[in-house]
Amino acid sequence: MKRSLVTSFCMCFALAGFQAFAQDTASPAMHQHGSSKMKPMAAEVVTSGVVKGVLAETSQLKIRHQPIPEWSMGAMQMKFSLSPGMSTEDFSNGQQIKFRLRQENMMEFTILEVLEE
Ligand SMILES: [Cu+2]
Repeated sequence: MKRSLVTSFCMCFALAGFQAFAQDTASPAMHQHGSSKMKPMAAEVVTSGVVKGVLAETSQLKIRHQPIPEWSMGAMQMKFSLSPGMSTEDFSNGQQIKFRLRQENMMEFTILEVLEE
């Protein structure tokens, strides 16, 4: 179980992390209004998934998410951080959510808001 998680985590970055890294070093600004000459990977996407773990200590959720074509990411389970206004207390295992997600950098993804439960 643990091993398969690590594997899917790695694949995720192999596919998606790369471009994000280039983008981050080129433009640290939060907003992107087409000033970048490179075609940037979408910084935010909407996806859905099922909560597989609630990590109160680190304010993270483990979620089995649907494919994210914008990031060339297949369906997989991974950890997401919650944005500062959100609480892990509002989530429970098995919960199905649709949410807006932002890639902070290669290694970090943050849930910005829940759109549907
Ligand atoms: Cu993923």
